[in-house]
Amino acid sequence: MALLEILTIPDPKLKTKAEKVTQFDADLQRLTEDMFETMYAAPGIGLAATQVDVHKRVVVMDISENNDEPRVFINPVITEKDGIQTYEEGCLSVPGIYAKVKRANQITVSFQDVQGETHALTADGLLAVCVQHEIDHLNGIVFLDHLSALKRKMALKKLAAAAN
Ligand code: QAP
Ligand code: CO
Repeated sequence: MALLEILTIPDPKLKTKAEKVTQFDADLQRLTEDMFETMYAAPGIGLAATQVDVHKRVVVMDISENNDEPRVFINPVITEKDGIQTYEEGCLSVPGIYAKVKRANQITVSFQDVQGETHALTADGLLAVCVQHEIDHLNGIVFLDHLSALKRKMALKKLAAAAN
């Protein structure tokens, strides 16, 4: 296992669109293990491969209290969306910044596991938010992109100030 370096904004590599996974091999297994180690160490509840500079459609997540519900989503696609919820989001690539984001309240996501088996999951609440947030990363989008220009500007200012 290995800890991976997490890219932070404004790194342009965070804007890369990730490619579909086609090889369900030992390298993919290793990548998910390293991503879990990195996410748990941070600590965080979700991590997309984009954030560790691997531009493949791979997400790891664990929203449980005790870090005992690891979830892997390979090639995730949202097939249904319903309603609206607002959640105060953060991101390991945007350290120290939190902002309310509006997203679908309930989603159904189709995805593959590390073996390449296809599954579907219907989720609401935090799990639904997290899936949407992480799929955004695979498309080069960070949560700040959902804010108004003014709120994004304020968040970036705060981030720049914290870096000094
Ligand atoms: C995405 O975010 C998420 O600023 C996962 O200093 C967040 O794991 C989805 C973190 C909220 C839904 C709701 C952020 C850790 C972790 C920070 C994370 C920080 C340290 C963020
Ligand atoms: Co994030």
